[in-house]
Amino acid sequence: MNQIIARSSRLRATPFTPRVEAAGVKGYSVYNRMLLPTAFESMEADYHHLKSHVQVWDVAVERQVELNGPDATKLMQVLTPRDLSKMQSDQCYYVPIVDEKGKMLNDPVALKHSDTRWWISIADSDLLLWVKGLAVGMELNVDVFEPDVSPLAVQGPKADELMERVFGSEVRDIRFFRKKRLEFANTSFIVARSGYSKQGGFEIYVEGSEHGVYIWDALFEAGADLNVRAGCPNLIERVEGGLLSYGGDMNMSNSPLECGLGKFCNLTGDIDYIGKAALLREAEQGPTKQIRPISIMGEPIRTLQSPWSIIKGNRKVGQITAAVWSPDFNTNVAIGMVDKDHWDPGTEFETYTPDGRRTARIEEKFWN
Ligand code: THG
Repeated sequence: MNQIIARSSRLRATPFTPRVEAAGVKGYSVYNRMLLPTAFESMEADYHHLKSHVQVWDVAVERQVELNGPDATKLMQVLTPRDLSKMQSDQCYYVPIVDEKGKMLNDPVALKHSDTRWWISIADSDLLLWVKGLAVGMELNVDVFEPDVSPLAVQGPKADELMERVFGSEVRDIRFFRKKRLEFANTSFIVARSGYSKQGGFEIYVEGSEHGVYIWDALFEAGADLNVRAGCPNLIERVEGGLLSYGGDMNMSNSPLECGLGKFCNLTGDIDYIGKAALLREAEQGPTKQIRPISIMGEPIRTLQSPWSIIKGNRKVGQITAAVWSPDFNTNVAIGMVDKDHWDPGTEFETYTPDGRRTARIEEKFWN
């Protein structure tokens, strides 16, 4: 028998799945118990297209956790080390979420709607339960739930042109990590300049599943001459750009300082949040390991499955958490977590990939 995993409430389709299938999706991953496309033509073909044209991505897996009620802002600030006191109601912030030990539970994008209403656009972990637990335990006056909201990303160098054709010239005025409510065909959509690529673009937060295929079709009709295609977060492009993936590059055992997210943490003691004492303690000494850009010499790596150990002498001094051949930079690009004594740019070491032993080097910066 052909073994096929069943689609149900345990493995959810998205409002865009009919169009994703019609576009010829080649594979899926599972993220927040929902389907996430992984390739259309091929990872490399999708990569070149993303960097030259414009793509529409079904990123409904970026589920929203809504905080709604008088204590919404109080709860949001308890949840993250990032200082939210200056945040305006048209802003989005990339926010680490940490536990009481200062370890990463998620790395979502927070959207502020008002002092009483927030969305947390989550990465792949069950954040809703943590947030609900806190709201109940702290006896806060706030509702916590997953609304019927599905993000659709429009990414690539022609994203501004395509979005202008659908939503009007106002989209061009949206600044990075800002959002605006825009009309299209008697429905309004929150549009933000954000997205999981370094190619520029937008995310449309589609409220109401029934609008999904409708906005998808509008983008494809408007963008035919722009060579618009269905796409998805691309491993090559995101490793080049140093965009982290929760569960892969970091997990519940890592602190935001180890993840290079210290710039998103208030470490001066001004504001209170869960995990503050642990983070302040760690910041005093500095983290003992940290995420680094790494290049791996030799032929294109064929096995994408990681992690792989980083070995110096006879000791494990870190691990590669993502690695892939980059056609544009003509080297294998990688993300790794490396011990302090070995993390300086230029440091070389060995790594044991499934394709054999390779020499690798810490780079100065990611490839963008
Ligand atoms: N968009 C939205 N929700 C998301 C993601 C997204 N939820 C899941 C996942 N992605 C969360 N992780 C990230 C990781 C990186 C970024 C956004 C979400 C990101 N980082 C930029 C960078 O590193 O260059 C900008 C960070 C900043 O300067 O604020 O965009 O993609 N809705």
